[in-house]
Amino acid sequence: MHEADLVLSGNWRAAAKLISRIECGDESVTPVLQRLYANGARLPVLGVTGPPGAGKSTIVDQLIGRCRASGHRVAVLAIDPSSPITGGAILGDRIRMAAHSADPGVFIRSMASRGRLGGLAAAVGNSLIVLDAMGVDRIVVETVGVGQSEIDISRHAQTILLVQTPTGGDHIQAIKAGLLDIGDVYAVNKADTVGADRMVSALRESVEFRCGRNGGESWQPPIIKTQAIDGTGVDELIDAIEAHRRHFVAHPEQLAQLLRSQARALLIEQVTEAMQNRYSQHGGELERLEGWLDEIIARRCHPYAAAWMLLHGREPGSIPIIQ
Ligand SMILES: Nc1nc2c(ncn2[C@@H]2O[C@H](COP(=O)(O)OP(=O)(O)OP(=O)(O)O)[C@@H](O)[C@H]2O)c(=O)[nH]1
Ligand SMILES: [Mg+2]
Repeated sequence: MHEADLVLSGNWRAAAKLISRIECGDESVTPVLQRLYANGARLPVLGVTGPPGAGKSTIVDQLIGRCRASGHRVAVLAIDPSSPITGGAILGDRIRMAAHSADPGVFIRSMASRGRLGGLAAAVGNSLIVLDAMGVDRIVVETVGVGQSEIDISRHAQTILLVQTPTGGDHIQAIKAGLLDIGDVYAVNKADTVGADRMVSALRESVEFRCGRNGGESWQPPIIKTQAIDGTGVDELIDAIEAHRRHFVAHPEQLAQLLRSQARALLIEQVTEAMQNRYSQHGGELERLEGWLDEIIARRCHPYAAAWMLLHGREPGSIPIIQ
């Protein structure tokens, strides 16, 4: 059977092998991915993000448990789970994940950004195509939050769960800076520790400010206190995630707009990455770049015109054409 058909028929071993090839930067996966992309389930992706140690994995673990109780099969992609800040929690993650990995209805895959070849962004996007095609009911991606990750989860997820904790003025600063604007649902986790209500009201203020700008038909992000360690608040959290999913069913034009802006961001990201690769490798392209640098330094050509010339493959020294 063709590799793509194996994945589409629900062969998770074939899916796992394909993801390994994606991670190695094996370009022969392209036609396989093409087929999976055309024939996948088009499931919405839940992105779980937030600062290191906020309890993202513990929440994901609870979500997996609830999914399984409803008979759903679930795939989880954890990006760079070995965060140096919460090194101590990794072992805990592994033990919990190990419990689920024995479950044939759960597929868990970790992806590290360090020490790898090729672009992480493309590896994540391509792996999500595989997860979408392998016959699960839910897809979850865990990433370390805003500003700390190479991966911008808002390009991949249709629902973003932003996990916060009560502690740390840093988070309040982040709210003020608008860094937390991306959440569709907020969890204030570790609600058993002091300051949870203060965090909830700070988030509420920021969400109300943002939604005030967006108008009536827009989604109002709920803020839910959770204690992931014992499951308190997790049912409510799942209800909020499902409600966001139904919001898109009721407002298909909003979903269409989101999907288009995500596709645009991905395309531009990949073009930018390809350009960077093109000029970082030795050879003709790098030489041309260096040549244009000489032109800029010598003030024979200004940087913006040089960029245009470089993009159009003009040799250094040719007369700048300014568009
Ligand atoms: N007190 C308390 N601790 C919690 C709660 N949820 C998670 N923790 C603990 O917080 C620590 C970090 O939890 P993780 O789930 O690994 O956090 P994470 O956000 O996935 O961390 P990274 O992936 O390393 O960024 C662990 O020791 C958890 O047991 C909670 O509700 N209350
Ligand atoms: Mg984690």
